[in-house]
Amino acid sequence: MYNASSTDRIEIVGPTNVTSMNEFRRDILKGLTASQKFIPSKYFYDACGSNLFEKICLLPEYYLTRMELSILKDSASAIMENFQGGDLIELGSGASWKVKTLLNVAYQSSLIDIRYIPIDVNELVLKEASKELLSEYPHLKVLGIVADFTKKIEKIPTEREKLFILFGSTIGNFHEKEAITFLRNIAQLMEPNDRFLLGLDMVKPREVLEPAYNDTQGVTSEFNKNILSVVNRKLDANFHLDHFDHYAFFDSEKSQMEMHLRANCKIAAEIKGLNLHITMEKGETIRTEISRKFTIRRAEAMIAEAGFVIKRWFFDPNQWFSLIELTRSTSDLWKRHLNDQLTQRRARKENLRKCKFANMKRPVRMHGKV
Ligand code: SAH
Ligand code: AVI
Repeated sequence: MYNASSTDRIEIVGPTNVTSMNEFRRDILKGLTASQKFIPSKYFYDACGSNLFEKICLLPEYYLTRMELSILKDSASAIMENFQGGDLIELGSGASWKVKTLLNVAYQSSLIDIRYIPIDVNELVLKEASKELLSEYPHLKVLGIVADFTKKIEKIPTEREKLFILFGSTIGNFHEKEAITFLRNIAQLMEPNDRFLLGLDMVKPREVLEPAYNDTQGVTSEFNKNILSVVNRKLDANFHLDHFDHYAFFDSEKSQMEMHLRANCKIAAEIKGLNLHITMEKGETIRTEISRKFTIRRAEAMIAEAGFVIKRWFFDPNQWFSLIELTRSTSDLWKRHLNDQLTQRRARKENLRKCKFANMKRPVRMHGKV
């Protein structure tokens, strides 16, 4: 049925909608001129950042990867039981380690027709991971999509049965509202029989959480600081990485880990690409990531609001991590919500069109020194 040649089994599309220089400039300008400075965490993942993240996954303190893999090993057969062939669509696939647990059981019983569709902003990592999978699974087809999963992705095929996957508790890196919008967008791509496998890191004692983001080898610190190298390189900026300390803590009220870069001296930096001068007091921070930790109730609320129904939960024995199997809600309420959204989107587009037409001479915003 398949051609054994790996080149015939792989297609990579994109980059499609990944961040343009203009968008990067806008994000950094907004983040570094806010009262609590921040840099969006998707900018961690250049070649060096992705490499460091893979090292993080192997750290003894970073329990998340180990826990999720152990749950997957225990539940893979149940998850793949009725999958008769179709598309496995992994969002933020990175090195594609975890999906192997599913592929292993799927190919154990029969040679079903599976296409793996990894989606990631990092083209290099996606290509490397895809090639490795092709050589490990001679019957697998891969359609890699280099794209930003927070935006509309045109290329996701819709005709076959789909199992969407978001591992790693990556959903925790979104703020609450962003997470719901993101999940709703996925729900809109799903048919009633499609499923979504969502990995969630659960709330646990600070004594476990904080070391996971403050490892003794300093890999997370390097990962955190690397985001400034990305800004330096892309915007011709001169941040000294040594002038910042890695700072990660658990905010129990918000139930989230936060990672910051804390100035260890007075900072004066030039960002030539933005024509921007930044000053920071000693002790001031740039927030680089939130990593939300879930209770069962909090997760249930998010999932219901996003238009999903929980089919099954899978946990490790300590309930440190969980995998949830979801299907799209088919209630009329949900359909009404989708329709409302569509109507609102159309109205916004129409408004924008009218504005553009009426406002051709809208003044251009100038960015001066801050
Ligand atoms: N799923 C893997 C990797 C998690 S790290 C695991 O569980 O171990 C997060 C991954 O998401 C990285 O590979 C990063 O490049 C990707 N990523 C982050 N933001 C993204 C975005 N907006 N769009 C697409 N990929 C993104
Ligand atoms: C990708 N994401 C789920 C990781 C997390 O735990 O929030 C990123 C990370 N940050 C520090 N260590 C790992």
